[in-house]
Amino acid sequence: MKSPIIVLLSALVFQAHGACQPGFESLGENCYIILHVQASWGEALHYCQAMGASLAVIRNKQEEALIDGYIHRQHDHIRTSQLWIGGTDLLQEGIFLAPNSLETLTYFNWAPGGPDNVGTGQHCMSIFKDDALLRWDDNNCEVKNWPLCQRDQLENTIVVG
Ligand SMILES: [Ca+2]
Repeated sequence: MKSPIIVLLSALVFQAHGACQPGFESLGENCYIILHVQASWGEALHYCQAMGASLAVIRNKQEEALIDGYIHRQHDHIRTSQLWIGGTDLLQEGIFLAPNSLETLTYFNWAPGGPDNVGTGQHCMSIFKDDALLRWDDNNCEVKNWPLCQRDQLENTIVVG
């Protein structure tokens, strides 16, 4: 028979599964937050890192659908603007990598004609609502957008209130 303290600790661990830090939204396997600050892509990455997170990396249609719903629940000024996500082809044009891990990204949902790398070059990934659809764009890294940050859930962490 388990001791009461083991049962209590198990319950706390179970509760923590799927939980996120305050302010973060639990979506699928991860925790997300849109920071209410407009920043260049590099600044956005730093803001996310300051929150123990990174810019969100969207790896498949399921994750994208959850994020789409999250964006839809935001205020108009964010819902109708572009958000920075974790992807850049600064190192090699046309090859988009995740920040920090430099993992080569394979899932995209570019807006028609994208990525177009227009003007003096566009090397940072953003997402935006095109009518009701969520679309992706390569954007000028210096443009000011809202950071969409992602961090791991508090799985296997004992949270004592
Ligand atoms: Ca573009």
